[in-house]
Amino acid sequence: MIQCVACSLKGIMWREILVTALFCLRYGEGGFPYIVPSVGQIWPQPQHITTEQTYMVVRPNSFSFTLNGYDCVTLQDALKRYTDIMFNSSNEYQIKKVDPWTKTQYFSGYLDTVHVNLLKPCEHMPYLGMDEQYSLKIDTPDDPGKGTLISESIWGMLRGLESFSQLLIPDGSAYTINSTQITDYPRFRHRGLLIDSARHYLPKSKLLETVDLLGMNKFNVLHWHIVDDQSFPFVSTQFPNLSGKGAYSQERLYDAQDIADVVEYARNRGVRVVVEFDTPGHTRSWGPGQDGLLTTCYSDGKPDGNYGPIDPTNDDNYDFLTLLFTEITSHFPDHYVHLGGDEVSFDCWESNPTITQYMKDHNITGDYGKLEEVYVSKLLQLISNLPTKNGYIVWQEVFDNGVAIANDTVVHVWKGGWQDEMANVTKAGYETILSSCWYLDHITYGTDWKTYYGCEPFSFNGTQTQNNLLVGGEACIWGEYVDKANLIPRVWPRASAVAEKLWSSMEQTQDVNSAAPRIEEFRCKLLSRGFMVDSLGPSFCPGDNL
Ligand code: CP6
Repeated sequence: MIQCVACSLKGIMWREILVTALFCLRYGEGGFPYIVPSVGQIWPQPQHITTEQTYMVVRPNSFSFTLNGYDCVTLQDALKRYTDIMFNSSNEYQIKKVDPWTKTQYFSGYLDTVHVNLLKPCEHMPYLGMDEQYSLKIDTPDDPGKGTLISESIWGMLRGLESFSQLLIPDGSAYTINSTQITDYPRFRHRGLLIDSARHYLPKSKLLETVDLLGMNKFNVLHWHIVDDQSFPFVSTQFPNLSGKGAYSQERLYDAQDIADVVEYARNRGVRVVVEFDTPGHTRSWGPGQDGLLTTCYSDGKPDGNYGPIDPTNDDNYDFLTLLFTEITSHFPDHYVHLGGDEVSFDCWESNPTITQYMKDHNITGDYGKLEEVYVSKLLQLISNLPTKNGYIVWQEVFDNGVAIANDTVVHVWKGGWQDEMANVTKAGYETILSSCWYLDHITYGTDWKTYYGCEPFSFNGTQTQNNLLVGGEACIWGEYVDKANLIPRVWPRASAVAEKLWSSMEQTQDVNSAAPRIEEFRCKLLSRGFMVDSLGPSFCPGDNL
């Protein structure tokens, strides 16, 4: 209330103050125990935005996009998709943008088209460091009454269309849009979500729904942790026994077509699919389908029926991995593949006499970190020799255990104490991705989006050169307690807090209190678009279909 009245104090008339006070009471500002959604704001916040006290009216039946620059199927699809999103939402209501007594909004005509001007030909696949900048002008002083969306890149165009769609304010059967000027681009190049389809199988429809939401949040990476100890749903034609014996069931699979569908759906939304095949640990499900792959664990001098990490002493395993990764990289076209390398338990290696002998022969007796290095360096070597020339990402342990890694390895930081870790990783000259702050599977009672929002990736000790090695971050939804039933509401809109942290500037993401009404509004928009996104706390969506 204080704030709400104060902002109007400079506004001259006593009647205004009175009406503002009533307005504040009515709409719950000033200490009321709920958050009122904002109106016509964009999430994540654009880097630069100015809004005028004028608005235009958009009528669904007379609005269409006008193509001025380059064209491609991805752009055509996006224009169709966004026309649907803009006008087919389930909201049919009127929001009072401003109180008519306290502020004046001037009607400045009908917006019947937005000129879509793509300045360069479309690129086919999204990639790390792609251009995502766009500018959007609606009824600006230099171009009154007109709407223009300009980008040098199809990826920027997709981001701009999302922003435009969020500016529309339902007003009966039409929409209003404030006169607005935006120049926008991301703060970080890598803005991802990790999903885990191994602890629970996630049906393709849920993956596509997730990709839809990634695009709306301006995320650009789906990190697909596709297999793990519990199950191996990836269908390999080279090694059909892997999924034949390692999947939860022969219905719970991802074949080449499923993967192609996800990759294509993501491509059309400017989202890269980075697949992870985590080795040498987290591979229990690989064992039944590939003899000799996993280390046999011993108790009391004989095999005890348990299996450990991939056996680094069996040379056949490297031929197997070469063929498998050749197949994997033919299905996942992104330059990067995530190779895992986390949480390698040494117990089983310690128990196995063949491993002990190997270590003796190689003068590394007792140094299991060195044994891990033998495996990882051979893996990285065979990946570099693939015809697809992939780059790779590894979990932080690979760096921590002193494994010799190539200069262009990206180190994915996931543990606590991440500030020290990032300082060390970047000091050693490696690029890095942060996840430690953003475990969406760890739920607490209350507003944990604010905790995510409070994590500043640059809050480690480093030089400018070190900061430049921070390519971005990923929110993680590990799947132990997540399947198709709760995936969407558990991830969204909590991941949206991370989305804004990674897209908007550091200065724009300092204040959780000013973010609260905006994330509520964004959550309402996602709900009206048909996604079962979770509640963030006491609030309401004006005009939703109850
Ligand atoms: N699964 C795999 C996991 C985790 C990791 N790898 C994990 C464990 C605990 C936390 C976060 C992640 N569930 N394969 C580590 C990267 Cl707190």
